[in-house]
Amino acid sequence: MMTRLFGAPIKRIEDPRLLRGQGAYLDDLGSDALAAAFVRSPHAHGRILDIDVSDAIDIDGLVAIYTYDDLPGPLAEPLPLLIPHPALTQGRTPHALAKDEVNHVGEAIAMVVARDRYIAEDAAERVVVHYAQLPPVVGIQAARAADRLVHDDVPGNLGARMTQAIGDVDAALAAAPHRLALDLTVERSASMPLEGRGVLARWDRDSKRLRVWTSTQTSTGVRAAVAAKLDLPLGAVEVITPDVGGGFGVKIVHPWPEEVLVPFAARALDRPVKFTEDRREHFVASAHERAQIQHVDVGFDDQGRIHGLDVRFWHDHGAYTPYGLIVPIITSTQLLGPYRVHDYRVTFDSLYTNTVIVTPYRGAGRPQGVFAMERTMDAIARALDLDRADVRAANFIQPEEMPYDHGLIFQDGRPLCYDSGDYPGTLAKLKALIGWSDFEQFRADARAEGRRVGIGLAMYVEGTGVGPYEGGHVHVETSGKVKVATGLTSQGQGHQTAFAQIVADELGVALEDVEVVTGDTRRFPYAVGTFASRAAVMSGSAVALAARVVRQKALRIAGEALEASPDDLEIVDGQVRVKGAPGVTIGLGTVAVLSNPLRYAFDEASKAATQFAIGNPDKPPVDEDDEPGLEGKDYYSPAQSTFANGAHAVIVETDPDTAEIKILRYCVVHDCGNLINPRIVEGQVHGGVAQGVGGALYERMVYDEHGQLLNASFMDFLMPYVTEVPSAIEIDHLETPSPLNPLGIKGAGEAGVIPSAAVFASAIEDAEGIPIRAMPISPSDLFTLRARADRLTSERPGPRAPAAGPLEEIA
Ligand code: MCN
Repeated sequence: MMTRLFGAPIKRIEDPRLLRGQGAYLDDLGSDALAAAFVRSPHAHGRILDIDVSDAIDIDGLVAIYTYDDLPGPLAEPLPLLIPHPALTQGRTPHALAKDEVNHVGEAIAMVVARDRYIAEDAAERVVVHYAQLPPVVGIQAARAADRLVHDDVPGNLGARMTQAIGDVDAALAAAPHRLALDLTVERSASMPLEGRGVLARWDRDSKRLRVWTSTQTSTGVRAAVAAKLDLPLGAVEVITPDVGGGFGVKIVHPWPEEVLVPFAARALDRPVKFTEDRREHFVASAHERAQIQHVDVGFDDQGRIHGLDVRFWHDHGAYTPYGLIVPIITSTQLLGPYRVHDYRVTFDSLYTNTVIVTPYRGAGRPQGVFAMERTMDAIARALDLDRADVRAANFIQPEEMPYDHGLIFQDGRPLCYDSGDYPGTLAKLKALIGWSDFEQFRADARAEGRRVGIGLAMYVEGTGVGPYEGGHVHVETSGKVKVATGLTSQGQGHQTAFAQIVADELGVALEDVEVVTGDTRRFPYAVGTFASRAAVMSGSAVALAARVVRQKALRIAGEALEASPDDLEIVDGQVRVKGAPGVTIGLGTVAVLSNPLRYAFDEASKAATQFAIGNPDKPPVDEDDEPGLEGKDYYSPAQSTFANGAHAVIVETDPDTAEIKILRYCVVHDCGNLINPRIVEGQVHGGVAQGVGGALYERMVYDEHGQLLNASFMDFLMPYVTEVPSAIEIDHLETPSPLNPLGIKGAGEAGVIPSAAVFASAIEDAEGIPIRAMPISPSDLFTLRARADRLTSERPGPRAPAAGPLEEIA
């Protein structure tokens, strides 16, 4: 019997190549290409009066300069609004090159193409743009005040206002035994993949075809955009995703201006053209996320059960809304987490500001929603002097209530209906893992040594595997090797390994014999993309279904060859054999030969190899209506998302003098249904936690009042190094299979980052006894909070009581 690969913690097969430096990232390609550089706005808000290129055009090596006026046809129209929504009545998207106004520092105004990047940058510097500067709108409060407008025709800077409600929240709040209000803030952060964006394009004049390589999360999305913007048939554009050095959401916005402009230049100049983003560009010309201000009004009873929850939040959308309302919609729905809230109302305003656009970054609105809900849970516990875990448990949706429909509409326009999950089970595992009940002893011991420690926890539910579809193609070659293609892209998630595990199991072949290709429209032309932790569910299911198609065909052909019923056959180690009679076998490669009559007729060796099995070697055993070749394709399209969940706990130590925040332990319990590869999932969780630590303790985009991003470099934007990330992230899994897909899986790619801000806030609050209402929190923030708390209370300096204090009002 072959060992089942599904569920095995196999090392990632793609890694040795990448670790040895043999990867091929975008900038490794196209050494013969011309280089593109961009003239970008230095101002946050302004009208373009004039663009003067005269000083640049004499530079030796300059090939072309394009401004908005040079863009033909559809390329001159605004870029598409990817995911429209009825509530987004004032959606705005940029032009590929600014038409007559700029709305954030970094907006592209002109594209310069030259022999090499140095010349392109020099020429770009000599392009003089005259502006009439306009006062910028920076930050949520300025956007709400609306003294100034980002877009003249958008009153109040209000892109959208959306409300969803269930039950009667006003009545529930009025009747609740206790009430509490919280005002919360989450700062801007961003994806920050180590490889920035980049695109290379080659035009083939003879065939009138364009080949584009781009560091993207959606090759098919880019192909559709390039074809539409350049007025080319879809079939004339091929998009290939090379190795990608991280995406984390930012590479999903299709198309980025550069992704249509570079192909445009390649066609116009009939020369390959390449653009590689630099780090400062990534800060000011890609996308950010997270920034929200939230107000929570909650009513609850003596056990901490929520009776009514009214949430109002303001979402900073930056200058444009190319990705629609996905992020705030996710915040507003996923906020509920594992809890049953019958009376809930949420309203958000999506606001324009003169800052970089906001599109999904790993977690996509969930970290903010979880922050709101978990801060609320802790506040209730503090107010009632209850155990924080008990308050959560009192509000859980129970396993037997699944599927649980909240009565809200989720990001995909379908009901927010949890398919499965065991939230009490998740919490129980987390408490055991971190030693929740032993912590007070630890605190007392630490306190005796003059140390200040705190423990925090946070829980979440995450909609994953969002539709509409993905497909898979599986091809058994005559060598017996299996080629698998799926259309979505990979940025480091380990798809090559995980999908190979699935197909190897389905076909009964060795892992080494399976090769997986992603993100190449030549290999699989229809796909959606990699985001929303959907690849495992969507493409994992699709390649499994495609492999089953191939398996059926292989068994049928082999059955005829072996004169046995397909039902009596099995495939082991790449050999089809009669169950219980391992002596008579036929290799899958041979079946592939048999499946292709033409190949069979021409290939004497194949004939000889199969002659023993099929009485008449001149007539291969295929059905008349069989397509030639041992290959199969299938699609997976779920009715709705599947909902993963998890819980994090952290123990921190805060320095009584310097307010330094040290992580002592970090524990994760995660339920993403059946695990394809626990090692990969744990890697995903580790990476997510690392980003979460950044978001909780370090990262913020610091804009001044002029809309200048002051920390647009890795010198100034504090991403955690390995020294700041806990060296041991302790993980335990729970597997509640999803009933929605053939493998019972749920997504895992964002889990690590979702509750991080909430769990750190919980732990720091526990250590300090001060309500934590804003993230990230730095030592100096904590220092300031302590000083404020000391002014407000008469407590002596030192650890404050974690129970409800005078800082929090109970109505
Ligand atoms: N997996 C598994 N068992 C499961 C679920 C997932 O073994 N039950 C494996 C999958 O096979 C896959 C990995 O875990 O190898 C992540 O799967 P999934 O949750 O489907 O997420 P995606 O593959 O769709 O990846 C997207 C997700 C998102 S939304 C962001 S953002 C993100 C992330 O993954 N960006 C990443 N992880 C990243 N990891 C890297 N290295 N780089 C990025 O840019």
